[in-house]
Amino acid sequence: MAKKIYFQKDMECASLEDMRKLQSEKLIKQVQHVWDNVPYYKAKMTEDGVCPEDIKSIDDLYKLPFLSKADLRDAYPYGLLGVPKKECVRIHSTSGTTGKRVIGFYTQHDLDLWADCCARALVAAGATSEDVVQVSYGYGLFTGGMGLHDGSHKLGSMTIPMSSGSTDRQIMFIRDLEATVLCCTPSYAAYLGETMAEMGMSPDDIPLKAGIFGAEAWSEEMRRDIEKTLGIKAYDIYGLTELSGPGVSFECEEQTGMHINEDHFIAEIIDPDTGEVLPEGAEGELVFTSLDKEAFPLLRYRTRDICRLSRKKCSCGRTLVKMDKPKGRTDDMLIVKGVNVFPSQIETVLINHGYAANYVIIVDRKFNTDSLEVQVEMTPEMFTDSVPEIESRQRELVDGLKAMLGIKAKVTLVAPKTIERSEGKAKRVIDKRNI
Ligand code: DLL
Repeated sequence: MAKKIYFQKDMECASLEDMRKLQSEKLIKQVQHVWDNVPYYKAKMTEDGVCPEDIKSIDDLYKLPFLSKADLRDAYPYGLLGVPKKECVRIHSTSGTTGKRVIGFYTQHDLDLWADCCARALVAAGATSEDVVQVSYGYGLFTGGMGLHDGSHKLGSMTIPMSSGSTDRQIMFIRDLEATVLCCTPSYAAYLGETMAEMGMSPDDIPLKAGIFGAEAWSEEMRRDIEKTLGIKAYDIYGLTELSGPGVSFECEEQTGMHINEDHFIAEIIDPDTGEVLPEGAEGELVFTSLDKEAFPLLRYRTRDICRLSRKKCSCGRTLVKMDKPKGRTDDMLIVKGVNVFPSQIETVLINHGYAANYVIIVDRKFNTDSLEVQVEMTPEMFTDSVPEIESRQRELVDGLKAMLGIKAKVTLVAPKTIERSEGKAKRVIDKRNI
């Protein structure tokens, strides 16, 4: 039997014209659903002088007001619910490190469509029902574990609900149960690779062929590193709790950006300062409108993720618009000495100089002057206690960072294994100026 390369070909390969028609139809219905059932958003529309009759097609999308994380907090916990509570069958939630947690609600229909989105991602990474999928994203309130779990289940693959943690056991299961697809955060994938090497195992000792990694920003350099240490192809996957979770977009074999499931989500790029909609190819803030969500239907939700969209033809045959790897979040971006710094830029320099992605960025301010320090681990192969050698390596990195960022950073090399590893999303920035 020929290998299935799409999970839902009609949608993944629809013509632009058909997709826009479908989006327009769904948008009209969704706006009415929200108007009828979400008083919070109805009030926002009324304030902006817009009513459902003004939305006749996707071309009218710009007329609708934005929703932001602040709205979600205002409306916490049930203020944006689009169905009676008794119709919801599940919730998920963000980790809520800053302020109140964001809660996403799901009807059974919402869960079914979410599983389709994740199954599309698995198929795009080459998975079939014959694969063994190890899901090592956290299970529980975080969407990663159950999202990929349901997608893998829908595809009919044997699903190992590992969750994160117990790294030695993860490796044992991959080897003994012959897992072929791994789903986890990229930082955890890197840690699994590192632990495998310490256990004296090489990529040839495990049957993995693909990994579906997301939930945090990761660079192309980190992708190459993970692909080498685990002997796999590493695919990116994007999503957020507010819009279901993973599977809003996913990468295909071309590995040049993630196809957005446009039949379920309309994507826009806006200028984060003015809210103006930007043309295809421009960099800005990603905004999504969920077209099918019943329980938590968000219109024009501002993600704060900075990225670009492209409709360039993809060799995989999918026509779904592609988004770049998000460069970071507007709220991740550091302003150091007046210069915009994204952690992902620092990561690129480190990996290009042969380091792994084990680093911390420390920003501080003394006497009104900002300072930027990058602490990075030496790899076991490069480890040395020769001071001149360490100093020379540090200087190399200072120069590399200066060229990338335009400002000087202090670089401190530390011994292997001194920076804490993450089983979920890595925490890489300590901004002491906010404390
Ligand atoms: O991280 C959902 C997810 C789980 C995505 C597993 C992929 C895989 P939240 O915890 O709500 O949801 O965080 C959402 O994480 O707005 C981005 O800033 C970031 N993010 C998610 N995926 C990527 C990615 C999940 N592939 C926030 N690249 C988003 C870069 C990502 N950033």
